[in-house]
Amino acid sequence: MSSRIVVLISGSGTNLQAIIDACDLADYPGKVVGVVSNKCDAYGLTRARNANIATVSLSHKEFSSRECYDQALITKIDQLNPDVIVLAGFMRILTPAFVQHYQGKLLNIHPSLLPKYQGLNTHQRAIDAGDKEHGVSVHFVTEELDGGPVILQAKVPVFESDTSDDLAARVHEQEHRMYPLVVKWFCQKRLNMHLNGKIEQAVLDGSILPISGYANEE
Ligand code: NHR
Ligand code: GAR
Repeated sequence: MSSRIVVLISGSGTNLQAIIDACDLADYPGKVVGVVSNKCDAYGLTRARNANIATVSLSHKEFSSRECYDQALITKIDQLNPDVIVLAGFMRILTPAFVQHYQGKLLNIHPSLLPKYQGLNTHQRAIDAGDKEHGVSVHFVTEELDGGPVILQAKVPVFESDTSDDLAARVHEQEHRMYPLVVKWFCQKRLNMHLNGKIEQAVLDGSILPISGYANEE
């Protein structure tokens, strides 16, 4: 049975495209059944329409609070009957109620080597700090912003001449390779989030993943 994937976006949707393309491959265990954007002009919505995928555009500006917005989001997403919700450049912080509703089913890709550089503007912050390496993390979403357990990280070098855009482009190449892979693991039911007391852990093939994700024991 193919898993039902819902992707949340705010922008250009190149990660969405990578997942759509992966789903077209024979034997991929999921399909994108809906794309939800908080920005009605996000280019990712066009990508979804081009692939005949249902779209929902729900502007946060029309709601009086984050709680109301997230409740409306839940209603729209539940109509799509998702098995997994994939944040791909979605730029709104989600409320605890939203996160609890989809506990263990929410994935995010964040452009830094978490726990470094949570939040926004990560590429410039890595350059400003003089970091020699930077990268990207796929993690489960929990109530703590960019604080959920890491599943997979990829590193890229930072060169002296790099602008934020150069670095973002290098990170994007890695994102487009790793996100379809992690989503595949989840759809295959090889990956889940496990609660150990109050601590969330990512589990792949029955093994708790190390703090920096798969194959990244330090
Ligand atoms: N929500 C929860 N509860 N937990 C996470 O880990 C989340 C999340 C929502 C989004 C993506 C995240 C990222 O990968 C993400 C992870 C937006 C902001 C932000 O500050 C921060 C982190 C992320 C996404 N957003 C502003 C806000 O007020 C709006 C900024 C804008 O519109 O440009 O929501 O980096
Ligand atoms: C990606 O680089 C993703 O890591 C980042 O936004 C980009 C979205 O690109 N996510 C965040 O910064 C979340 N706050 P895309 O729309 O082309 O997939």
